[in-house]
Amino acid sequence: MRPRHPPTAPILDIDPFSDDFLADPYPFHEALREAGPVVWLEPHGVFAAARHAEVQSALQDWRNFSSAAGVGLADLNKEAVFRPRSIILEADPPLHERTRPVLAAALSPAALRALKPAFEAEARTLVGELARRGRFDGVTELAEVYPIRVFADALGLRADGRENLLPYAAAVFNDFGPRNHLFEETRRGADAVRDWVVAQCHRAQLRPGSLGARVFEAVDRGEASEEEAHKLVRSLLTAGLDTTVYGLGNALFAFATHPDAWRRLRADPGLARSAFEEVLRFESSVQTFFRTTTCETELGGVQLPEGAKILLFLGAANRDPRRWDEPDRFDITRKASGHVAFGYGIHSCVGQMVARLEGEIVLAALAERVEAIALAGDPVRRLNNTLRGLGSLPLRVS
Ligand code: 8QM
Repeated sequence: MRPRHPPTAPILDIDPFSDDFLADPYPFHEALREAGPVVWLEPHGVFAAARHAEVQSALQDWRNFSSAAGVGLADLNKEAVFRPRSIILEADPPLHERTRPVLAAALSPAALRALKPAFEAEARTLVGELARRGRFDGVTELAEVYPIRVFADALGLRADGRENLLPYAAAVFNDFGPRNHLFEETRRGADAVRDWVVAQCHRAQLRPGSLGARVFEAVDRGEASEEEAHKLVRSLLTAGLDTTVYGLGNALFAFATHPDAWRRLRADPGLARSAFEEVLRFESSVQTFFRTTTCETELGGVQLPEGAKILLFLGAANRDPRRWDEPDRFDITRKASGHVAFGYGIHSCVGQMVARLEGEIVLAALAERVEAIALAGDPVRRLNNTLRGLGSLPLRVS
């Protein structure tokens, strides 16, 4: 049964998980933003916000906009989903206040500094090989390859079986949406993939000294149980791969279609980090997340009942003209900070510094090697209920 509330928000007949929407969300985003600060999406019986101000304030207000009922369409307190609940993403304080520091400690600035040399060496090797070839697929041969190598290595994962990681993530991110054809397609056969991933998250499976092993050090400090550490390593694997795969693919696509921006980056590879930030704003890998109201509350002047799901359009907030000048322009010299691609507030991405490191290093390595980057064929979108990105991106570089 779909919840029926007398909406105080404009009613829209827009399905944000339809193929049309996912293939080109931007005209829909504009319609959502223009309709009002909060709208009611009739096809799924949920509220939604697409303006930067309301998205940010809902993310900030974790007491009224809870994550504990799940950040997908399903109410985790009522429905079973594909994977066991995350104890960090799908948790509120006080549980979240205990689990978040465990991952934050494992991903400390010192831990990241230690990762940098290996991340840089791997980027140079991979970019060097691809640049010599001149033609390659930016998604299947770069964006999907690099994070699997560097992040799975950093996590301490074994080398064999890694082909399970992306199908697992695709299923999880589709699982945040409705039971549509995308969900069905990645859900098929995914139990075995999930079971493999879950089995890799035990202490004994993880290389000593790795990020994964560091999560288990919290157990030794008495800050988490062995079972919680296992679930938190699973969170790193779930959240840390597909997101950066899509982010890198979106970066390559943005530069292949904006040669002026590439020339600018070439002239100053020091712009790589802020350029990746602009990619995240311009084409946010994670497009949407839900919250659930814990009581009668208000957002943007609209009354919301208790127990209502509200869909927050991160990608639309990141192109809200109320917040950004010329939001549809890809401009690597703009100040893109303030985007909500990593969320906002207590749940803002705990791995964002790893993601930025990967993005910066890959873009800098390319900028040092490659004079021009252009499409060598038609890019193919890969639709996903949560993620925005490509399945294939034929590129020519010189
Ligand atoms: C999305 O399992 C988790 O804890 C988890 C899964 C997915 C994400 C975050 C956390 C935001 C990237």
